[in-house]
Amino acid sequence: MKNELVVVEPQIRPGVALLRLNRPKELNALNWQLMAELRDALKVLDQDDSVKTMVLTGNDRAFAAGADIHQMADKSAMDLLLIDQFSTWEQIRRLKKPLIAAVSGFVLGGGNELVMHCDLVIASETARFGQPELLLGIMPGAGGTQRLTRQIGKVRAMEMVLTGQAISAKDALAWGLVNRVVPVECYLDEALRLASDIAQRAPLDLRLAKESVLKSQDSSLSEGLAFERKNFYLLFASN
Ligand code: DAK
Repeated sequence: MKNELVVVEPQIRPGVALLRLNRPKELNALNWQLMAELRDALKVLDQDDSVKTMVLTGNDRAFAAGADIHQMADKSAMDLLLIDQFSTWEQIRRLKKPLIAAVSGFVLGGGNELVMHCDLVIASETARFGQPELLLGIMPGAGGTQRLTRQIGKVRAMEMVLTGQAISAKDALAWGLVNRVVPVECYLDEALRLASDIAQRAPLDLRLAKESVLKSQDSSLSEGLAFERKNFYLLFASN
């Protein structure tokens, strides 16, 4: 499977698919074509029984420097409403299989928001995470005020969003944005190793456990516990 802006290796390791954002000259800026390719590729892999986990990466210089600002610059509110990028992002949010981000270099704006759509994050020491939208006179539009705040807390989210300044991988680890920080030579291998390990688990287990953890981000504790309990029972109906 080889698209133009997203390169896919469906079995880079047994049960593990790799997707690589492939607009290196533009620092992997997320234009609409790239996002559509990414959505379509993820959907195919999510439905492929031979794939258990997926790893999303960019290159050493940039995971993604944000949405494509040249493409957005002259659009009206109605243009954006009709283009409806939100449905693309929503489909990525609804993936059933674990999605692991392996990031390095610039992780900005929509790039950071895309990382927050992933379930686990391995970062290189050179990664820098930011929400610079306010420096452009716009604001985050794909979860950069909501998921970020749930993930790192109000005052840290305020600092990132209101100043637009990027933080280091070390701070991102301390603030809970990423799972692990490793030397730049190792971040992809480390993510693939983690993906291979998780790929050993039973697929229904992975699916229902992921769904249950995500439910916690969007419900009260008692609703979340009831949801967890039903998924727990459900697994006893499988092998
Ligand atoms: N969009 C388009 N092109 C970009 C880009 C971007 N975000 N970032 C970099 N590029 C392009 C540059 O234009 C340049 O292209 P050429 O001029 O060579 O043709 C090339 O990548 C290399 O960039 P630089 O020459 O600038 O490289 P430097 O190392 O000097 O600087 C930089 C790297 C990352 C500091 C700088 O490029 C920069 O500040 N880039 C913009 C970062 C930024 O502001 N990102 C946030 C964008 S706003 C939504 C979903 C998501 C979003 C909105 C809505 N919906 C679902 C509706 C998200 C919005 C955003 O992310």
